[in-house]
Amino acid sequence: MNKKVLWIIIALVILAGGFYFLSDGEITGNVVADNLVEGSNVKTFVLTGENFKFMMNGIESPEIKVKQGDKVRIEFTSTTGFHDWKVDEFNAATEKVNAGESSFIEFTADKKGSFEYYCSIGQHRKNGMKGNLIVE
Ligand SMILES: [Cu+2]
Repeated sequence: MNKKVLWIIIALVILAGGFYFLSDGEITGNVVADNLVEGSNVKTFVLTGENFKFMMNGIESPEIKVKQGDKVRIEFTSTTGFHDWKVDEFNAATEKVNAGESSFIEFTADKKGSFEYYCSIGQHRKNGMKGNLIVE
């Protein structure tokens, strides 16, 4: 009988710990998101999209270069057509937007390499709507 009570207590402690862990995880996630918006080490790139290329400061399909560990913010606006900005390796994508609309995405460039960013609408990537994100 005592053993049974003991097991019930242990089960309750484990359950409580699980709930504590879950709520702690949510809070941590929010803090990370806030840091992304307000942190001083966020590297922001402003791009536009059209049929079928990305533009940044007059440069077509620009190379985006950051350092490993940087927080990256992509501010994307469609000037003509329906587009988004996406890079698979960081699971990062803006909303899909129509001409005149904007969307942004923030992520941490936590691994080195050359990664292709692209527009995921229809055949846009095949039509040249892509570029490289270089993490050094
Ligand atoms: Cu597109």
